[in-house]
Amino acid sequence: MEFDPQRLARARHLVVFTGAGVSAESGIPTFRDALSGLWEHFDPARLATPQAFRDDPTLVWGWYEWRRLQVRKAQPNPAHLAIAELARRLPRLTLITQNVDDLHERAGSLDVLHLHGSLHQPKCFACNRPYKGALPDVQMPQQGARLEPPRCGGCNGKIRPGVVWFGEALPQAILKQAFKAAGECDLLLSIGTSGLVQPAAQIPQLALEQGAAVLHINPQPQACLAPAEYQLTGPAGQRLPELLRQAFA
Ligand code: BV8
Ligand code: ZN
Repeated sequence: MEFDPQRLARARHLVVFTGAGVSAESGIPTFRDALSGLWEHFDPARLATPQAFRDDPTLVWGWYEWRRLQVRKAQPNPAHLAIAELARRLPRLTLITQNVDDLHERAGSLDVLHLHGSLHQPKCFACNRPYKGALPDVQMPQQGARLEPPRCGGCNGKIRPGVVWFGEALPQAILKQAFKAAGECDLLLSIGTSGLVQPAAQIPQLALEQGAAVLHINPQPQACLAPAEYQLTGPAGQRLPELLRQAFA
């Protein structure tokens, strides 16, 4: 069944839930192919873990610094910009992202709920103090270069990326806000996510269960099982601006 763009134009409280696919057209590899090149022999779920950092801090810190500098070079794409525009056009919008980049913020979105933390909030692996030092903004020598993490000013522990690794709890207050928004919205856009990672993947389900409609935007077909579940197939950078033109023409 086709999604009626008027449902977007009339949304009372819209939730936008994004994954790595929304940053793909900005040139940021999605999580599963983030490990191309030197990283191809690492399983992301193994590299993005506290154990990997304990075992090999320079490898893990190098990977995250490479990703952070990739993001610095990238620009928000039309999907990020369309989401920021939606917040200006609708009575209420809650933006929940699994991404650790700052492209939503750089596109003008406010109050972004980062379920999995951010590349821009490094902290101490030992004492959890936020790291106040400056990080280099030069280009990494090459993808996969090992890099010595900086040290904590308070306890001299190793600095780690401020992301949520596999096996780590999500920030509880942010998760609670995200679940609350999913529980009270009337429409949820799920953009660029494979829906594999828990507990984030519950967000669209929570919306469906309470009677909201869910629209997936993804080049890959999603299992749209519920009657109120729809799909716009294709890259978000094209499909989302098109949808806004139809909704607010
Ligand atoms: C926790 C930060 C407990 C780091 C990330 C077995 C079953 C179920 C669950 C588990 C299980 N075994 C273990 C678990 C739990 C585990 C989990 O879910 N594992 C998965 C792999 C099965 N979850 C956890 O460990 C979580 N913590 O459970 O803690 C706990 C509780 C209390 C106390 C202590 C512990 C923590 C999960 C968070 C992990 N951190 N990110 C980093 O980024 O390095 S997850 C990371 O992967 C991303 O943040 C993101 O969430 C996920 C990747 O997913 P996507 O964003 O969807 O990206 P992906 O590449 O998969 O897909 C891209 C999509 O875009 C595709 O669909 C593609 O078609 C589409 N696309 C491509 N181009 C475009 C596009 N779409 C639109 N436009 C385009 N142009
Ligand atoms: Zn410390």
